[in-house]
Amino acid sequence: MGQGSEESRVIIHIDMDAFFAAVEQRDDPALRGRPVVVGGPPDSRGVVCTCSYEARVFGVRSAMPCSQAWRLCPQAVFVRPRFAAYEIVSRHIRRIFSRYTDCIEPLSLDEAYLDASPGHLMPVGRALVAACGSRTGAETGAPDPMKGGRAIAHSIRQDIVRETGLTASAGVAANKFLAKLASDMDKPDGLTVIQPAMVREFLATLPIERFWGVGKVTASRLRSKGICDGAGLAARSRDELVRFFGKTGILLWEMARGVDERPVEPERERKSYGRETTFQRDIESLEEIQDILESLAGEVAAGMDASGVAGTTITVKVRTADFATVTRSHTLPRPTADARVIFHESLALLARTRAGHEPLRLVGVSVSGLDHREQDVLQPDLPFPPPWRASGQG
Ligand code: TTP
Ligand code: MG
Repeated sequence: MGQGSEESRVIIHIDMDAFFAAVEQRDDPALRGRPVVVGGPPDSRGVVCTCSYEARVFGVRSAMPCSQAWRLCPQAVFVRPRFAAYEIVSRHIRRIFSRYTDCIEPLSLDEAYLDASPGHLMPVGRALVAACGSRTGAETGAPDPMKGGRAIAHSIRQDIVRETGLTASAGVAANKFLAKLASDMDKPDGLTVIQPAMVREFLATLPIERFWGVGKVTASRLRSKGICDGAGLAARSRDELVRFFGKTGILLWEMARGVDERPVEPERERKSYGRETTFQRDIESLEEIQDILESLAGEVAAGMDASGVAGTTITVKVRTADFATVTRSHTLPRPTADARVIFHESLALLARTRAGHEPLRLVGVSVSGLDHREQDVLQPDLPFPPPWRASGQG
């Protein structure tokens, strides 16, 4: 697959610390240093999205009912999630990653794999690797590819703190499985490198639940066969594991040896940025729809701005109460990511629909015809003031 041998790959896993809660603490100084739970109200049936490390001390965890979190930590501050804010940060960190490598696989809003092998590095990444002397080639002595990986992960973590005011943890290793384990080893605000020579020793004591792809069912089947950790797994033959677990058996056998050949799979480039909303009740009032459109345009612009992208084609979509869906588009002479321009164009497009004449159940706006090269013009690499304080105010 052209990704080189296992030894030659340098994979970085980045994971933001207490992500939603950290954004809330950043944006509201009153929350700093306090146990913060992001989720539904404490007396609701909702679950905890995440919580600050101060709340984790009390045993509060993601996916726990909020009522339970409240019992464990009554002094916690409960806040509702603000997904738009998290998405802006998410796009910003992806843009940071893209300064270093062209091979990025986002796993969620706050987490991504990066392939930092030489063939994928951008000039900034190549310069860092060269500066720490880890390049293979005419050098004498054994080259250490992880040294370059560490330098890149370190620099990315610095960029993230400086530009978003948030911390991330990073893991560096020869493959995805190990890099993800590594990023978790020194959380929060940590950087861990798993050297190839350490792998077997490290995996020997690792509980089988921590191996990639081992869920509850596989774990209990492994344990019922007396396989509880990496050493137990490594002691079984490939044939035996295949007999028990089929194809998964091959992966388990390989992982026990520190092998995981899954490539980092980059996302396809986005074709558009859009937001739409379905109403709880159908809306006929044109003013009301215009107001909604204005906030949607603002969210779309914020997302584009965070990604440093502009686009030329504005599209408005409406769905009437009888489920008929109509779109209207207009292409501008120049790309834009400006909320006011997007909103202004959307209003003209809305006027060419049934909005205001019959009840609508959905309205949406999107921008396509994206120009990713506008990136540096729209948002230089070192934005001042920091974007979390600049948030959209002209
Ligand atoms: P995680 O990276 O799993 O958690 P985290 O960033 O809050 O904390 P950690 O320092 O341990 O990495 O998830 C990222 C975000 O995804 C998290 O902030 C909130 C959201 N999330 C949910 O909404 N529900 C969930 O069950 C989990 C696990 C996460
Ligand atoms: Mg996280």
